[in-house]
Amino acid sequence: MEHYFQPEIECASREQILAWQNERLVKQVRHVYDNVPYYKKLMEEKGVTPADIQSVDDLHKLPFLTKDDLRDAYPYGLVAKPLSECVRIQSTSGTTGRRVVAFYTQHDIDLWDECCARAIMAAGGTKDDVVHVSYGYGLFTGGPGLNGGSHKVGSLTLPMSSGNTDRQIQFMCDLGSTILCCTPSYAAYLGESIHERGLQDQIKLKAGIFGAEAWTEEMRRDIEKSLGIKAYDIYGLTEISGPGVSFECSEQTGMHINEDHFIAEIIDPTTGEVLPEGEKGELVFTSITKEAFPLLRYRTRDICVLTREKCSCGRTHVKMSKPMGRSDDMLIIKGVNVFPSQVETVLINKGYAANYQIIVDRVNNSDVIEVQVEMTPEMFSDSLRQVADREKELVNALKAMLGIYAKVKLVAPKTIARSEGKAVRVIDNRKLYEK
Ligand code: DLL
Repeated sequence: MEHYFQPEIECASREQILAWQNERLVKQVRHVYDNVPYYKKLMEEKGVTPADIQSVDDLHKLPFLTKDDLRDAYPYGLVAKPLSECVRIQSTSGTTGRRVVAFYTQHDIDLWDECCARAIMAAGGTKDDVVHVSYGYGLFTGGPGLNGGSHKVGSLTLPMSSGNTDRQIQFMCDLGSTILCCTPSYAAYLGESIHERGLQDQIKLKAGIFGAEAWTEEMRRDIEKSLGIKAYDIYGLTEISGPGVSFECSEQTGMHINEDHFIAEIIDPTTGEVLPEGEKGELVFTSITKEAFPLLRYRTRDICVLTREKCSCGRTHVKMSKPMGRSDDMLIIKGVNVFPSQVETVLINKGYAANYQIIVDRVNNSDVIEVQVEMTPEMFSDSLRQVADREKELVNALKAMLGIYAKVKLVAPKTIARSEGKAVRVIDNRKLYEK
């Protein structure tokens, strides 16, 4: 049976959703124009006034916001409420450039928690569940978001945060955790560690809510098998609130975007033109209910497809596909676009676990790519000849998927660092030469 946190909203008619969006957008544009001089200037430069925005149909008239704007306006330039009314700051996990900081009023936190509660209930969560949150707590939005959602559902919440895998597993066994929330790479690592300790029979997990990084369908199947659960995707970004901007339902064919709070558009990343439904492009969000940090037409850099096809779960909100990578994560190797997810698909289909790293370099002015992947413990006893054959097999499979030659290096089990948060899949040494 499908569970909903707010059925009247999650299953509202399309007309109702549009009516909410129209009304909230008009109000939000006025709020931003009056309170954020930075955005008012952008609107003036484009010759738009709040009066020009009467409904969602007028959205395209507004200027885009990008991460560069957030950096320019750092730290307080996009805050739309007096700081005395803001109660929280969260920040991105980004390691390069200036951090992005986002602000919340109590109202913003309540709505964010509700979005995460919808995700937990869509994964089958109820007040009888023990929700084990292994996303990082602190500036990262993962821990606080799922924690807040779990409270709203009324589940027993275990605020584990990330790290200390032994303690995670012990608590999971002792306290009977039923829903695990963490990054997919950490879920895979937890699965591996549970099997190593022979504790799989003591685990009561039934579902997992995994997001914050790209993961493939192949990886989903691996995690589901290893932990004996159903694995649900969850998406979000700090700038727009955090996890719960969209979430998967029982159908597992994309994530419902909480359209009563966020209007989604897909644009051509090069021209900025809005694309029709069903076309692949960059996802753009307008937050229509946030008070403290209301971004209008924020370019996420995430590439995906939207669909309004009827969903068997009963929810009516638009669905986004799994992001196919970020436009800024995409590697261009010898002029060919390569997404780490393509490499992952090949590796898992060939029987490897998702323990890999992609190393890109420039040798004699030419790009080279090497994929390092761990052998499984069974393969580790192979002869050198067998290892060479396996490497060759992967080179061919990668060539078929990517269209270019990638060197493959099989490494011993456990030699690639495990991640407790977002996994580092790509090391691009070419960046070193660009400075
Ligand atoms: O990662 C928020 C989050 C926490 C989402 C926990 C889900 C679960 P940021 O650190 O600001 O926020 O990173 C946002 O991560 O633009 C995507 O590129 C990527 N991302 C987030 N969720 C997914 C997902 C959090 N389910 C950036 N699949 C986004 C693929 C994802 N990529």
